[in-house]
Amino acid sequence: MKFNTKAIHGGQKPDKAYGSVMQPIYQTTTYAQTTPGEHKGFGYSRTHNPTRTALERAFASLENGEYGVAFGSGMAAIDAVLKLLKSGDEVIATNDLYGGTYRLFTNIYEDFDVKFHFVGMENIGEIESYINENTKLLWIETPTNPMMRIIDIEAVAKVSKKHSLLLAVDNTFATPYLQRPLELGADIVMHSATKYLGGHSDVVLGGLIVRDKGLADKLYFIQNASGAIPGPQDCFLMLRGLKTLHVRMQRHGENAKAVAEYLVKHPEIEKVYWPGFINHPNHEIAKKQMKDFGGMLSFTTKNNDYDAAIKMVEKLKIFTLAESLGGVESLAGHPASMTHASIPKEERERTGVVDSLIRLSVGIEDVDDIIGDLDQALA
Ligand code: P1T
Repeated sequence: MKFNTKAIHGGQKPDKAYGSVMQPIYQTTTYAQTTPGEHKGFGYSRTHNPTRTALERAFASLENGEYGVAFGSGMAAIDAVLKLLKSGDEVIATNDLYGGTYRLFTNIYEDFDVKFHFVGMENIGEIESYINENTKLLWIETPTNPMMRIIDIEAVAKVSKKHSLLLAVDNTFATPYLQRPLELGADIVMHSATKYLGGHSDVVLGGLIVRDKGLADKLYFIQNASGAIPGPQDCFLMLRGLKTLHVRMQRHGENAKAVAEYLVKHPEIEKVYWPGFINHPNHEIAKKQMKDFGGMLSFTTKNNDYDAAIKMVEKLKIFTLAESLGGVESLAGHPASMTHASIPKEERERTGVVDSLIRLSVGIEDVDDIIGDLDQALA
């Protein structure tokens, strides 16, 4: 199956009970047993639930993996990956990443004696200088949140294989429509499915996808042992959202391109971060590893004024000022005070998250209305 067909059919078949075309919501905690331990493959819903299993198969299909593992949020999925580690282990992560990921790493796992190095991985050579015998995991986001930096997944995978490390890629911004990290050599793909995969801003959910059976078994063990699972209603909503992923992503990409081209010519704008510009760092790599450039972009206004940035986002009418991204509706955020406020100012400014930075999740409304809204807010 090609990707668009997989978005609709991947891992799905009519339900066995009544031939229901859509996966039913199995709203049950437990399953009848004929004799202790004898059941139809489902014993208890923390461990397995048919609606969740259908979603896990869909995740695996879309990322061209073998095994999908669903979690109650993107953070719970990242947390499960970190539980593969032991105290004393070291992780090398991109230095521009979602603030909540940074918070989990530094405020929770550092207390368990896991050490993190935050590195700008646009230059692959930099990664190797941080590798030692304790290094176990490379963690990358590409495009990064919110600076839209592009990391060469294939090149990082070569480094990780050479040193027998695990490579995990947070594929939230790109989605498997645009790039499939497992095909480029990554071991684990992670999703905040809350975003584009769900696509309608109505469900918080996370996912991991892998190809290796041993790794999958460890992650299913952690999923069950720690218990951060999504409920069947949320799995159903996610399955419904996935069916239009390809159509939504195509339009997100078209609209974001038009917005980027409008902003870059605007006299009030200092800089636009969008991987589709030929002068965007690593644009050639984006072109190589992504089908298109996605629906996210960030920009700064002249004079880098905090109050002016806040005033601008307050004036938006079509864009909603909100955390999150990837829904059909356009959202605007101010990372310094919102999504990335948990990163110390000095640290975030080093990666470009300055006071005037505004992040846009460009929705699939009429592009003239989207640009008109930005135009009135910048006036
Ligand atoms: O919100 P949750 O589903 O737990 O996912 C966390 C997460 C992980 N990785 C990336 C790249 C993310 O963007 C997120 C969540 N991000 C936002 C809420 C945001 O507005 O950036």
